[in-house]
Amino acid sequence: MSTTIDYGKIKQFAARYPKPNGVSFSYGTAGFRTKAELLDSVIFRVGILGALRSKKLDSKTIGVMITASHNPEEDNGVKLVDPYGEMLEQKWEIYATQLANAHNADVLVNVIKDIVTVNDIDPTKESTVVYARDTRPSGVRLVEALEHGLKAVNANLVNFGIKTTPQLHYVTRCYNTLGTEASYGEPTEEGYYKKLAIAYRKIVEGLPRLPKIKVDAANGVGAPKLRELAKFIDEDILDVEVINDDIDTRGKLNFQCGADFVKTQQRVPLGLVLPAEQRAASLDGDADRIVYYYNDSDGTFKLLDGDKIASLAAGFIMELIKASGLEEINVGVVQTAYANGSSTNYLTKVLGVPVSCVSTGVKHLHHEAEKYDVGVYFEANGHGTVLFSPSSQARIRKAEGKTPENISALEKLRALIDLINQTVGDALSDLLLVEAILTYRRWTPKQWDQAYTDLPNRLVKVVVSNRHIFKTTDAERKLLEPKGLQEKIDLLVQQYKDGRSFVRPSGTEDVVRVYAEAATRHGCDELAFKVAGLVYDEAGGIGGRPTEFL
Ligand code: 16G
Ligand code: MG
Repeated sequence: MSTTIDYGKIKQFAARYPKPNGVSFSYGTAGFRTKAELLDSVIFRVGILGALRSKKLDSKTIGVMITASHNPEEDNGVKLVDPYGEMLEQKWEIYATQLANAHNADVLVNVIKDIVTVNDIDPTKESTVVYARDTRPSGVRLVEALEHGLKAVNANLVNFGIKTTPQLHYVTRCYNTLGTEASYGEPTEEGYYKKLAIAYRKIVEGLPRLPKIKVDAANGVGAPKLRELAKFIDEDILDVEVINDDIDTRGKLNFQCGADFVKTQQRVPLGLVLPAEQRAASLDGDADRIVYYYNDSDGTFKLLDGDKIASLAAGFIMELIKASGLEEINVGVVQTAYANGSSTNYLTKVLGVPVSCVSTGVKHLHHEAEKYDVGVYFEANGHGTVLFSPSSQARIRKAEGKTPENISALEKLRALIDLINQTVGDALSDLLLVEAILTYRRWTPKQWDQAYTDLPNRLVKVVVSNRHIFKTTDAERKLLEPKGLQEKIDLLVQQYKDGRSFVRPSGTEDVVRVYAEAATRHGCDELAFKVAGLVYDEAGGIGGRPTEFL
């Protein structure tokens, strides 16, 4: 089969995937995401872009994931994954947007020709794309559109079937490192489970098992995949019960369950009975986020979100590094503006670890975390992981340790390197990470929670006529535009003890988000709605004014 680009063939295929009229697509923080019925042409074109990216990168395998994460079932989306499992390089996001918006086959071909010329792509190079989808019903049709895009440019197709998003990131990195010194693992689903299971055992072996954990899988792909993972881990070291595992009934995916629901509603998901002081966790629809929680003895719901996980992980890793004798390895934590002020305070003042704040979106966190020897990054919403730099990995692998304490800590660090999915935040890998640390520390969720107390916080959405007029700076903590609005927000914030509030346009929904925190629940709610009202009044609010509280 010829590997070169045949523009006539592209036109023939493209005729079957006309761009819907009157819609404009944009490759944002989560790739393309919208109603599934609008996505056929977009995904067809993403196939073409994936193949071009592979050609550009010397025939490395590129990943494509079809999912809309925690969105409702009728939505879908698509993301491209670079060779080592990272998010697509930012410069190429623009090409994705240009391709998706080309209004006919001739324009499409011209955009492709431009990408080839500007990037000096050799059209005759081979290209390979590995792809997967979550459990959404529309995924079947959209995979076909993707395959047609790939065939239109004579790419090699590797269908990885139904998978979690982090499994697709994992396999992409495996393919591109196979047989090299940086080999990431076996490029199969089973290889993924084995890698995690072996590492988990190394950390918890010989320690008393924790009581059972219930995991809400959002009625999504995490349910069958967590069950599969559990098969590789003996029951004497992990007792897990999967709930909300119905991936066959229409309308159930993410419905009143899953990590996003639990985080935003601050309550247990539908279908979960949770006795006091027992821990549970929720995954999101594509299993790249996880949050923990428990009910206190008086019945109060307590969330252990991404900030709590980051604090738990950073504390554990710092302790191991100290005990290993490799104190020169530095650890840093990366958060976004959504991190609770108490968590930042705990990390910097109690753990004494440097904390950086970056804009929302995994690519920003990942990039910043790479600057440390060991970079722990988590968004409050439960997406996160830990990156061990190549040099820190080499030092940990090589070190022999002088004392039994050194040796034991080094063994645990080596296991952590394998346990943690370093390509992207991974709910299954993070679940095992948290379970391993809690087992090691013999902590109940309440003991974990005692590190610090979250400041009351509130997130409010404001619908405006044009969210693109909002421009932010300082890792989204300040508004540059609309002019004058930030000063007014500052005046409101000053009125509340420990008050903090910021406004940013969403990258995934047509809304503006307002976050507020303050010393009291009442103060925080009042601040959030006052800022939301201000945004509505001064920046083109439409529909109802946010007045739930005032
Ligand atoms: C996307 C991001 C997530 C972020 C969320 C914010 C990735 C893979 N995902 O889901 O990290 O928290 O967007 O959504 O980058 P928002 O812009 O609508 O608030
Ligand atoms: Mg997700």
